[in-house]
Amino acid sequence: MTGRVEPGRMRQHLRMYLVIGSVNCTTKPSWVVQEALAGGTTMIQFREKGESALSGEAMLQFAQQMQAQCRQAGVPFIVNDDVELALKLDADGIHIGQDDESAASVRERMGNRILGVSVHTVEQARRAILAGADYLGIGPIYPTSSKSDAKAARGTVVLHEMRAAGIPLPIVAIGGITVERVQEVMEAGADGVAVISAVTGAPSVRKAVEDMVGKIAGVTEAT
Ligand code: 3NM
Repeated sequence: MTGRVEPGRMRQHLRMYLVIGSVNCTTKPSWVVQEALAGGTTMIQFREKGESALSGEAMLQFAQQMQAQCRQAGVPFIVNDDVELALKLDADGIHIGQDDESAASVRERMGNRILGVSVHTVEQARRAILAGADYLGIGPIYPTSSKSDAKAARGTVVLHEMRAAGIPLPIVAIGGITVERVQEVMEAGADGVAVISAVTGAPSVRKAVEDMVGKIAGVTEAT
């Protein structure tokens, strides 16, 4: 494996980041993934959580299929929380929260793979950087029903806070992000948006992604 992903490349990957598990899909998950990739998704996170989530062999097969789809599209495949699974699959990276194993320990185990860490405060962001994070996930920006234990939504003020504090790492915003909110989030300092329901629940997954990608390009090209 080559060295750590460099920040410019990381920012590109973060632009339109789909987070997805089988419970988020009303149609066949592999179809949702395929349509999302066709629409211009730049990175995918496998997040198989919730009451009716798959486990064991079924979960593994589902993850492998998603990984194969990502590989074909040339898009990084990130695993949520589960370091063992990420290593077993040889995933491109892992995303962890504050309640999971420490970021420093995960960095050690994951080598140069992509490491994303969810943070809620500037202090947590600084610690994640020291531990070797490649990007920070910040949310929920808006209220969300896709994460049962989500904290209170803080709006885009938290993104402004991170940038005002000089946090230099690529940042992806998450929580309740819709196409109408993309511009506000990007202008507040995010490098990209991480989205579940606005994509997985859209009448056309491909169009939902295309619309978001268009909005993101509008902001990044203007700056
Ligand atoms: N993490 P939707 S919010 C997975 O705040 C996740 O860290 C969050 O789903 C956080 O786009 C969230 O449907 C759910 O709101 C995002």
